[in-house]
Amino acid sequence: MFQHSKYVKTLGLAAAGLALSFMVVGPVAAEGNRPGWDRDYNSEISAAKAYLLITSNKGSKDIPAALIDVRTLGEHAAGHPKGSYNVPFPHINWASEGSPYVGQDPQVFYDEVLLAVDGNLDTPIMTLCRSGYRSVLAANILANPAGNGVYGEPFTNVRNIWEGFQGAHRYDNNDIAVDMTGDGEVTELDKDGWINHMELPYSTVLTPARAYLNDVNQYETATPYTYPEH
Ligand SMILES: [Ca+2]
Repeated sequence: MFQHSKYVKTLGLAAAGLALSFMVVGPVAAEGNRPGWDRDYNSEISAAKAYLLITSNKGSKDIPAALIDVRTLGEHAAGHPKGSYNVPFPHINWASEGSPYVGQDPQVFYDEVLLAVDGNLDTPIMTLCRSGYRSVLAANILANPAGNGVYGEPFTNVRNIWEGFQGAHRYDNNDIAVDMTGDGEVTELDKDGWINHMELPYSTVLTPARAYLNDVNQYETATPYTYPEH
């Protein structure tokens, strides 16, 4: 674990979360996505690894990775990885008729992501949703558009952040949710996602240029979540 101490010195929480992910949930991370669905994309990636990747790409001559947050506008507004793009998939209309949410379909999703990365199909793509279900479908569309009824060339480097932003509880052999934080109770903070057990940084600052349709006014709807403080 010599690398562990090195990373902790330089990258703190992110590296600690990465190490924990290998110890606690290694087999799941190695075998596939949360729902166990077939994938057309390259591989899974942990939230901690994704954070390290987008952070280390700053100033690099390589193609910067693009983190695509496929959750709804409201979810994104409540908290998201800094620098991520918000391209919702699929459109989930939680509001009533007349909702300001804009409809979304696989073709629009693909086109929006392609636009976000200036048409560079070799951009390292990482998809993120709440707990790792929607992001699997989104990643498949990008990696295999023709196989998913979408017109366009496939992205060549697509990974799915399998835990998701909030994540889900881990369960022991008796199907009891695991107290990941060891504080004697099972709460949201024991979920394995980006914001919870991983404790990775997030932002509520909106970047219109990285928002779906570049229209920040869409975020005026009430947000459905309040994320726990760390
Ligand atoms: Ca706990």
